[in-house]
Amino acid sequence: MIVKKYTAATETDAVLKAKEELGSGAVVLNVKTVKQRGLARIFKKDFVEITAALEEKENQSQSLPIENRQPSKDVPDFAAINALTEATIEKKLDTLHNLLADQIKKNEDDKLRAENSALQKKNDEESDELRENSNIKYLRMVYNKLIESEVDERLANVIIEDIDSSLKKEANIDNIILAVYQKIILKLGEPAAIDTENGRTVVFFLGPTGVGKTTTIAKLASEFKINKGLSVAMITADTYRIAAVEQLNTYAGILDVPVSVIFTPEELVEAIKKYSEYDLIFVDTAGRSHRNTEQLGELEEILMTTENAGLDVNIDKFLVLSATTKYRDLLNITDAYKDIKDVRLLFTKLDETNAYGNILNIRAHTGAPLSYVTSGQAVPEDISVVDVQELAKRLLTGEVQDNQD
Ligand SMILES: Nc1nc2c(ncn2[C@@H]2O[C@H](COP(=O)(O)OP(=O)(O)O)[C@@H](O)[C@H]2O)c(=O)[nH]1
Ligand SMILES: [Mg+2]
Repeated sequence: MIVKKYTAATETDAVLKAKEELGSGAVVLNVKTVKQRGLARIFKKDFVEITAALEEKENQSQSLPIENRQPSKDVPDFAAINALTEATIEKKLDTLHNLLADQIKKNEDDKLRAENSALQKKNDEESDELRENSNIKYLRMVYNKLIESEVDERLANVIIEDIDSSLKKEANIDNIILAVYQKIILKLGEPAAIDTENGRTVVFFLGPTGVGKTTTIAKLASEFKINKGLSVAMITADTYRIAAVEQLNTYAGILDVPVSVIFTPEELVEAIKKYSEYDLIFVDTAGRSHRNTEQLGELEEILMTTENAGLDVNIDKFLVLSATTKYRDLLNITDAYKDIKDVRLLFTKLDETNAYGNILNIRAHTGAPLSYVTSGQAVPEDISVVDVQELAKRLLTGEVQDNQD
């Protein structure tokens, strides 16, 4: 793994720098705004410092510019990890560290003390063994945290085994936590939000009934129209229930955006053409039962017809899933949608659960990028792009931590 720091005037510029050097697979581990203090404030502007990482896979390192290639290592670069500890991440992970340390103290107290005193008397070789033993304890602790967050056992095992096999003898709780934290961030990957820079975009919202597709459209429409000043139109293919059309109409009325109701794939293409002046077109679809292959077939037809209509638009597809759905059901749902290519995952109802493991599980299962998360019924505020650093901490602590600047 390559871990490096980049500074620039804005976060976007710093991320660009990182991607230029490390390639598009680079993932941001941490973002920090550095404020100038004292006299420096007069002469220098505040800047943003990001820490970015790249997992060195064979195919990834091939795509790197030659001058930036680094020798691949089997073990994580603990020097880099330690440097991070001293810098920003240590601060961010303080709570996590204390939490785990406390728990270790409470749970393992007696056993550890007994082992400690027995081993203290023995020679160096054996104290190495003690360290290895405590590494295993720390790893088990971290593993338990992941399981508490409902990370799939197999996935938690892979993460822990990876770390275990690359740990040096002198590893301590700090670099174990950091190694797991970084591994999780790399597994979560960079979220893919709606990108309006590349021209007009039609955005489809797919997924089961009741997960929050229509509400999410209203939130995003508001964000793009009111905060970003773009022109937005809506189309609904959800004609199974009158209430569903009315619901979208209500939001469209409040936001003052046009809506079309369509019944066939051809009508959808016509509606997209009709809105050729609009920057963004949100398409609401009926919640298809993943057990009903006929309904899913209709949905695929709608998408195929749109994609093959020669429209000059980008097409984004969000598979909307509720964070409260059971893991096994989520697996069935995502498997039912697996023929639909290039979907991104959008998780709703994060406010209704404490265990976010399914987000990591489904991301790993599908390989599809994450995008937005929603955490409440309020339109427009309860939506944001996934904060992977926050999510990784949450998976390790089970606690919401305050964002700092
Ligand atoms: N708690 C919570 N409820 C949500 C969230 N998003 C949507 N909902 C609610 O879930 C219900 C179904 O939402 P709707 O948008 O109609 O789902 P759709 O059938 O997928 O279009 C509504 O009561 C929404 O207010 C969320 O992030 N958190
Ligand atoms: Mg709906």
